[in-house]
Amino acid sequence: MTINTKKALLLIIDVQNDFCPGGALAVGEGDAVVQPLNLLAHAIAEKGGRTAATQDWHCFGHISFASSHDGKNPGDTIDTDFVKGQVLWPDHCVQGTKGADFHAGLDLNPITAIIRKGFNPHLDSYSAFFENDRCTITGLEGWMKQLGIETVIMGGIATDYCVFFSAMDCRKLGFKTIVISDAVRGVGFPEGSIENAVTVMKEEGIEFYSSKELLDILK
Ligand code: VGL
Ligand code: ZN
Repeated sequence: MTINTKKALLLIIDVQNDFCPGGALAVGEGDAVVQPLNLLAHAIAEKGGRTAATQDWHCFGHISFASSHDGKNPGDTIDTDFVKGQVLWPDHCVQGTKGADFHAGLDLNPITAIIRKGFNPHLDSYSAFFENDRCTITGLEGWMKQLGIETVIMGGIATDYCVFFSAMDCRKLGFKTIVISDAVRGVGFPEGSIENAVTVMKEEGIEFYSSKELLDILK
């Protein structure tokens, strides 16, 4: 495989304190994605490619929080005006809190755009491209098209939610989409969701490479 690095984007999904050990919605080994992502961000910048990051960015009382609905618990689902089967989560990534900050080890210097998502109190957003109503855009696609991006290399948290929806949309929008196998970690709820997400992504033509393989290819 070859990658034209000038037309490549490293897309870092939700590497935030609340998704890392000790956080409100901690994902096992969430912080393990930091080092490979930093290495790739520098390798890509060196060759004139781009890095962008997403940040889950909810207000207090967000519709995706179980605490916003009487009698509901994290893991329950609800139907909203916009989304059938919205999963409810513990309060997480509240705007301006430490939990919403990027992990302190993530090097922000090579990141040239940050897309904040899930800011609408009434609508959640897993994907970096479309909110959970599946039609409201974040604007990332237009930014990428203006820059002539062809290939997206993606990593971050969570494999079975925000990485999954971002990678699936990315592929559907026509970009070559690569997931960094050692730079993603998942929630694993419901049981089997990580394995299921990986299977579906592969079926859709999303490719998986390790950070080491990608660093060799980008050299
Ligand atoms: C995420 C659940 C709720 C994620 C965000 O980043 O995958 N998951 N909000
Ligand atoms: Zn969220």
